[in-house]
Amino acid sequence: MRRLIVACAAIAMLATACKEQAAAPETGGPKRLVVGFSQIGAESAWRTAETESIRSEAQARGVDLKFSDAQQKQENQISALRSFITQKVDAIILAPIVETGWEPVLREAKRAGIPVVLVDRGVDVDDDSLYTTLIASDFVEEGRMAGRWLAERLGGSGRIVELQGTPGSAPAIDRKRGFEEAIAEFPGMTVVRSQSGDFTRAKGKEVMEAFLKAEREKIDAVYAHNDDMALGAIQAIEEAGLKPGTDVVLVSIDGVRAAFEAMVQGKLNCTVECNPLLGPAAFDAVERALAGETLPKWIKVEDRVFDQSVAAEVIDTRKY
Ligand code: GYE
Repeated sequence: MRRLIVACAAIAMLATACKEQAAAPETGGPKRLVVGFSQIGAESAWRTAETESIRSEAQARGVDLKFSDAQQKQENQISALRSFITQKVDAIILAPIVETGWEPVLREAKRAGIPVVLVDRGVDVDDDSLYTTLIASDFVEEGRMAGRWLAERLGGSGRIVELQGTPGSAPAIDRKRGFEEAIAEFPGMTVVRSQSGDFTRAKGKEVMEAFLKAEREKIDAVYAHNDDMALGAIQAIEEAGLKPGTDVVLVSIDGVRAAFEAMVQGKLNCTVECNPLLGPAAFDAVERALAGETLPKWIKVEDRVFDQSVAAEVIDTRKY
């Protein structure tokens, strides 16, 4: 009998505890926003800076950020998005690796009522209601700026090799197009070789080695779709016994710290800035979308050209 009473008391206490736990009010005031961020990977210094910007902004705003690194695979990004949808996140931030192939999963997000904010790269979809907004630079214009700068530097003629970004990605497609457009006005400027170095330093070096073997002294300039590939190319040029920045002129895009250092050393000639610090704008967009606002389809990030002549003076003001 005694044992039975003790057992009953224990059950009663347990039941009360459970009830209390279930009814426990949420701590910490208003509900925390939950945002899923699908990142491409960590191929470049630019991308690491972007990841850091989004992570630190989430923290500053008290957002619960679910971060997923796709390791350069679109299929991983698609599964990350599906998992965010299943978890019923409040919003999704997506940096899409390539332009195509997003419609089905974006439709699933839309059906679930989850806004998708695109950062840094655009997508190619028929229906632009599938995403809230794109926060990105004008890559075509970046390519034009690189082309105009190089045409001026080479006096309108020269043999150029091009290191392209990831095939099918918005920056690779647009930076190629913008550059071609700009140099089209100078018939003496020709792109003699063009290949993808996947936005990485290692691949940039490897492709540049092949270009040097094939062309040897006949390369006047390198146009790289990002700084990391240019930095790889610089190594290849040095190993081939040539002087980067002097024997071969190099222009690239991003404006990361290592590019400024290479310019100060005289090895890189010019970089076109592409700002990766997109965290504040991305979360502003998320908050506005969740408040029911309609956003412009493209929130443009403004960029500038920096060459060797200003590198030393501005290097300490660079934020990434
Ligand atoms: O230029 C490159 C990166 O999407 C704008 O991706 C971005 C590009 C950037 O890997 O370095």
